[in-house]
Amino acid sequence: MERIYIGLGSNLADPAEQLRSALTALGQLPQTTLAGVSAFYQSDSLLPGQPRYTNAVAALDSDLAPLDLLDSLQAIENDQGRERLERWGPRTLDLDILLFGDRLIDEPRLKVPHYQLQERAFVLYPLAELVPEDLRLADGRALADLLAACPFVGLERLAHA
Ligand code: A4P
Ligand code: MG
Repeated sequence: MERIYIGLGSNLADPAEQLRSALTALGQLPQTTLAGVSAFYQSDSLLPGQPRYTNAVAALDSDLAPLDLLDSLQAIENDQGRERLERWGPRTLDLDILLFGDRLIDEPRLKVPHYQLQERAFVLYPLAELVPEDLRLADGRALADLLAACPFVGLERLAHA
């Protein structure tokens, strides 16, 4: 059993509802328990001209292997109507594996820790709600240092779920 953190994001078709449906689906994955959910946060898209995003982070305890979990996450994205028209395009649902136990994963389909974690307040602040204050990533970086370098700017914390 490993502790896994998933970043959820949506900017189409009622984003908060997309996140709630995704959380239900995560809780129904085989060999997996939904162990925690952050508040929901709104922020502007990193790319101009797209609707605002709603983001959250979920904690899972799972026995799934990393690539099996990735397959399951992509199936949930597809179930919720995600169309991959353009990279970084608007999406009904994006599920990213942020951390997977204390593993460093570098495969063509899967890089963990997620490669842009440190640049994204909408990932770091919800993640910080769920982890111990002294968390270190598998690559040795302290989450506290990443938070200190990534100001809480442009994020709007919504009431839980
Ligand atoms: N992949 C590699 N590592 C991982 C991982 N740790 N977790 C591969 C999940 N997938 C991983 O992802 C492309 C490929 O990345 C997958 O096939 C998988 O094998 P994708 O979700 O199909 O494509 P994408 O989402 O268009 O690309 P990417 O890089 O995931 O986009 P981002 O980085 O998620 O950016 N602004 C705000 N405020 N909030 C947002 O959530 N998101 C984006 C999208 C832009 N702006 C945003 C937000
Ligand atoms: Mg993605």
